[in-house]
Amino acid sequence: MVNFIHICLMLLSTCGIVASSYHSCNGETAVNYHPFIKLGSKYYFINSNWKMNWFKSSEYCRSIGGDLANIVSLEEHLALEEYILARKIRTQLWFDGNDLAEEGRYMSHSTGQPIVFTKWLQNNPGNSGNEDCLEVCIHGKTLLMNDHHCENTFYAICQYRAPNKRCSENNSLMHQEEHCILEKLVDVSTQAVDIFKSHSQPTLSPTV
Ligand SMILES: [Ca+2]
Ligand SMILES: [Ca+2]
Repeated sequence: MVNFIHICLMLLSTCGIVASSYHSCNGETAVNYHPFIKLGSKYYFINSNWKMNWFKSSEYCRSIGGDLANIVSLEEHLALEEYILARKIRTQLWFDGNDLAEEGRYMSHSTGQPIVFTKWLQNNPGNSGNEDCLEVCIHGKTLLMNDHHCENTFYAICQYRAPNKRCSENNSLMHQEEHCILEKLVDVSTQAVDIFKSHSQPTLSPTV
């Protein structure tokens, strides 16, 4: 009987955690995107107080939960362009991408994949004096890409990094994806049933 009560309490406790996790994970407002702001379908942040070289920019973006910005479509490009024009930023901004590993092959540092969308400044990438890192800048009224020397210091455009879709090994159900919460609930329920079964087996009398 004590075991049965223990199992019930365990299940009730799990359900309680699940309810609270759903509450905190369902609404977009529950997620803290600060300091990133939504532009189109993604979240970006430009720290216009601190110029850094490309490597430091990449580190900085990661330290705040993002990566250097990596756009994959014209829609994303236009959303960023509109924002940078509105903020009247007319200087270069570091972007995700370099051809350090292989000249002329621009790879995303955040995805490990080739850069998908490009809109190069005329005659670029030119690799003039060994330019290997990707920056963007407004030219006229258009946001264009350029290869530049990685050691130059510019502002960084950071992009919020979406949470990993894989389930965390952490036992806490807070901030987990819904499918992970369900998965853990099934695990706990199965364990509870196993415990119940093992304790309800009739005791066998020793044979003589
Ligand atoms: Ca280059
Ligand atoms: Ca260039």
